[in-house]
Amino acid sequence: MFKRTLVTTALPYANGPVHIGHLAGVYVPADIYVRYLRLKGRDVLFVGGSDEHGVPVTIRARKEGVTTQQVVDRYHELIKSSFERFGISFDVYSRTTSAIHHQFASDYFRKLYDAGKFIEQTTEQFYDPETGHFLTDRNIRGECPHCHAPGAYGDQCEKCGSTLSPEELINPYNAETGNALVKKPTSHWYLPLDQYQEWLEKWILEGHKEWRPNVYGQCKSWLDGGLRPRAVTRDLDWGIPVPVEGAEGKVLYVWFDAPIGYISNTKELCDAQPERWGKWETWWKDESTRLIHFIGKDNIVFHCIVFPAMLKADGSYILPDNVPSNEFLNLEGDKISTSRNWAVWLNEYLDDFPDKQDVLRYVLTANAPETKDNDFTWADFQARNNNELVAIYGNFVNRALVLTNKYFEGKVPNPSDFTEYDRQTIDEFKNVKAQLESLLEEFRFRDALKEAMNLARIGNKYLADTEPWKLAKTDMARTATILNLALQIAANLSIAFEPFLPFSSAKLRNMLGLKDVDWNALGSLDLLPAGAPLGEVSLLFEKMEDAVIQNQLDRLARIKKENEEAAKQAELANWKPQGIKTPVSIEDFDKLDIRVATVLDCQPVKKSERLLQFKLSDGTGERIILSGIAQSYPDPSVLVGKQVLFIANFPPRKMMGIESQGMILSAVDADGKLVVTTVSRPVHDGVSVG
Ligand code: B3M
Ligand code: ZN
Repeated sequence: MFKRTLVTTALPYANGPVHIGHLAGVYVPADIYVRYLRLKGRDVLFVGGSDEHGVPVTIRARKEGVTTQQVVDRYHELIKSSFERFGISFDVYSRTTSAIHHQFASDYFRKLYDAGKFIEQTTEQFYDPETGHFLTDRNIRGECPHCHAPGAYGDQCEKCGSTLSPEELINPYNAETGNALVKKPTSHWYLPLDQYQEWLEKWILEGHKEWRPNVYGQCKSWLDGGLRPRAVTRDLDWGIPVPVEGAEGKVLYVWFDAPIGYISNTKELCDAQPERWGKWETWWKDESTRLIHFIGKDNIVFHCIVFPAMLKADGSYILPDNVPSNEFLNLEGDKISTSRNWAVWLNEYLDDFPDKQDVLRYVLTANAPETKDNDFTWADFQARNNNELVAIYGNFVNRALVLTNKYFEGKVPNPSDFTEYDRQTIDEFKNVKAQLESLLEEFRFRDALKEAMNLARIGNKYLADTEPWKLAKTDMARTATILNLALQIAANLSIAFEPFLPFSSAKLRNMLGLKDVDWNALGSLDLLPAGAPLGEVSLLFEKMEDAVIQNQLDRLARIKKENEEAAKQAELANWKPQGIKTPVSIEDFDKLDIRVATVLDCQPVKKSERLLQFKLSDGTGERIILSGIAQSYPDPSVLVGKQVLFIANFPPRKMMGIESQGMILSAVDADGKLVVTTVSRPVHDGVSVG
């Protein structure tokens, strides 16, 4: 039997703020779980921290023109304080640039190195001859071999989502300089994952069939594909130096040091407060500790295969008992992306909604991507706030409290006999605790929240059905019973919602005059003694107005426009002329009768978005030609008086009821705009072009 639980959450890269995708995927579910365990009185330690090594932070630094240290300092502080404000209740939130971590990770590597757990291999790696740097993963870009999108990263294509290795990219180049890359030999240390294959198969495929299907499935497909040795060092100047002589210029691979951060952060906490937390080894080496990693789906292989192999290689550590991983959350139908600024950033949310942590916690849990990718929309955010938190939970609680104030001077009224309906309602609460517990133990947070909300629904319905505000005129004793029961239900809600919505639960308890949360009392309808005074009453949740939501939508619309603009610019910068068509003979060319004419008049064709009607002087008289270039000429009068080129011997063609006698020649610019060709010096109308 496990005696304690160690919960870790993926360490976010300190290269940007945390967004709703991170929250929904990792931090909110982990926090719910930990809060629940604490309420149960279990011994639990909740570890987080910033991942401050790796290429992403160095890229950000170069982009912002500051040092890498400045980048990680800034984002570590921002992420840490945002988590605090949002109520993610870490026991420790440290960073992988800490001295303790550097020492710990370095020692960890050295121990495996000394025990001969690595193999050394020299391979050809991508190298930028101009900068003199080896490049890996994120620093290499090129064409995706699967969807042929340009600019795919060396580890992943953001367009089609495939996992890649730099070798697979077509025409790889340095992501920052654009320089073409060459291969150069370099030697590195590898963890021979193939040697752990059999052990991993047994441990995961046979031993952990209870893992979520998405996690188990990904592990199975990695294992079925056959594991290969994985480099645990890199040629980089940012990271933890490889503690081996002759390894100058090499650092530990970020995915080697980051998970060790879970251990070193635990050590940091335990060393600082041994009387509270005991020895770090108890949390990591004692078989009676249950280790749980909360992560996003892109981290599954590292937490289920690579890190366990590292732990096994050392031999003195426990292994994760479960790795609850979520799928992805999209934003308004689009993939969340830090580089495209397509996200709701936690720090900005907290600035815009400083007292609405629970609204976001509620929406992200109710809509959590537990089994499939899900979408966050502001419309859903507003609807869930207004129709669920306000209209059901808030409305119920408010009625119960306000009516108690009104009829019973703010004191819990004395109940008399229960009716059949009362008893039915009370019955609904009998199994609540067991139901919530079994869902939470299985990491089914969405369903658990639904269950809690269902209690609020029952309460709301109870008051709507019994209508104490009407009964108060005739039957005060019955009114007292109803309100007593309603307040007991409200007290239950303040317990049931505590793991999910800690801010409003505390507020509700204050209003009810309840001091502590006693999880074990959940389901009891005897939580508030008759006569006990209520606290000050205010609204538990507030209606979200359209204007507030529109504000957020406007922000996203602005970002979308900026992104489209940037994409267009990038496309223009990459524009190349088309290849030359197959040769034609002079005889073929001669068949075309191209001539010069002066534009006498040019007007948009009514009811057509595309067509302009030209009246031309072609040397023999007037000629009408329709041309589909209206989008490129918002003011067609600029063409009047110009001498243009047209094909005179196309058969006439009717469009929009007008006959067009030929075709005006235009160039198609890189951005798709059409530009009418004109002559550079006046000539006679009707002369031939050839
Ligand atoms: N920083 C990747 C990520 O944020 C990485 C997680 C490390 S967990 C040890 O997706
Ligand atoms: Zn692709």
